[in-house]
Amino acid sequence: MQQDWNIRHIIDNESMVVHFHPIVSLKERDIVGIEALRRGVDPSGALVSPLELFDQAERNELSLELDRLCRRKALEAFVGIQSSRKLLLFVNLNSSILDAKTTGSGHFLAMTRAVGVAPERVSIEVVESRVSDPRHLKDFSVRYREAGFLIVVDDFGTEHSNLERLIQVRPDIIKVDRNIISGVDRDHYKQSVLKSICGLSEMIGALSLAEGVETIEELNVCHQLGADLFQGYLFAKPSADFGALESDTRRTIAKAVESVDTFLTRTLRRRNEENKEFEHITQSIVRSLRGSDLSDLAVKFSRFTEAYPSIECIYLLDEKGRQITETVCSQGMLKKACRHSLFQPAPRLAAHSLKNYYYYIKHLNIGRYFTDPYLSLATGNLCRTMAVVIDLPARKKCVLCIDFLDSLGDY
Ligand SMILES: [Ca+2]
Repeated sequence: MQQDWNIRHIIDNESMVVHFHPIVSLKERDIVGIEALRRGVDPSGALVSPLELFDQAERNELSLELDRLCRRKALEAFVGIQSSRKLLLFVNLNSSILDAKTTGSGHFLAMTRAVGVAPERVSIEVVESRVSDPRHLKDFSVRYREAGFLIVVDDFGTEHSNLERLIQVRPDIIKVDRNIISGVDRDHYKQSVLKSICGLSEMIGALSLAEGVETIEELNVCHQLGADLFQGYLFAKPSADFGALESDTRRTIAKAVESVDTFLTRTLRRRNEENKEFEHITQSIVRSLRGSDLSDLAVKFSRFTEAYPSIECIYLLDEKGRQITETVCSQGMLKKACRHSLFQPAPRLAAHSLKNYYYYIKHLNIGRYFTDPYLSLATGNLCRTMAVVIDLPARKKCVLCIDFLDSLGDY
């Protein structure tokens, strides 16, 4: 199809509208920022997507010019709504234009002041993976942070995201890419990645922001796994009408807070019930092992795996952390483990001395330890290991390990 607009014309006539997309804090129960999204307007008045705009600009070597125009338009639109609210403006910087010349120009700082916006109210979104030379990104981040701006790493976790560049940028906010957020409530791997990024953000003093939240289920899980801020169609679609956007978003926030609260309470209750059940099973197993010979254990362990479907496997360690029985597995676990010759249950004499369940018991001198959920190498199931010190007639201070199937995952 013939394109009926040209990029030079759009830039010269500043044929562009800014749409805002709210960024929400559930703790504050409010909109804390708005991302400015740019849309071109063609001669017929139809909107042109940023992807098409930037693609055309690149072909015509107008990327820098277009990017600067977009940022100025964003600032100008923000002036009208910033008033007394503590809103932050999030603007996108086309990271591929960062080179020695643009990094040192101070152009955006001058533009921000000229438009009448305080740098402290502006967050600059950079996509670290698209920068040609990481040194320019580092210089840019240092310079603009010193001037008062917040630095945001956009789309983190996609393309060639890189932890080293994250260290160089030292962002104030990390936006977790929408691909990780989409369907996060149904995917344990995504949950683990999100949890790690949120943990990492916390450790480096940055806020984590979940992008592209579209369902209440995704929001519940993102919140539970530690995301600080949220953005996505669940709250609002981008719009040029900030007044309407604000009231719609506030209504959604109120409902979202209620849902997150219910989800949290329900999860805590289920976790508590599951802990009690695992505790109860463990106590009953420990009681029935009293006075047992080592040679009886294999038969007894098999009985336990049959009697309690939540048990994946059982094994016993000596006081040095060496496994002294075979790993006795449930039938379901054996079926799964057979598929991978690489991942087999630990054999007799395997060393567990560096495993956290043994390590904590030994060095903290405690009687039991219950691990967080982890993915079992043997079956790909989520498990938790309950390790408990028991005395048998022939051996004192053994550590009985029971791997329970976990139904709740990381939250
Ligand atoms: Ca962005």
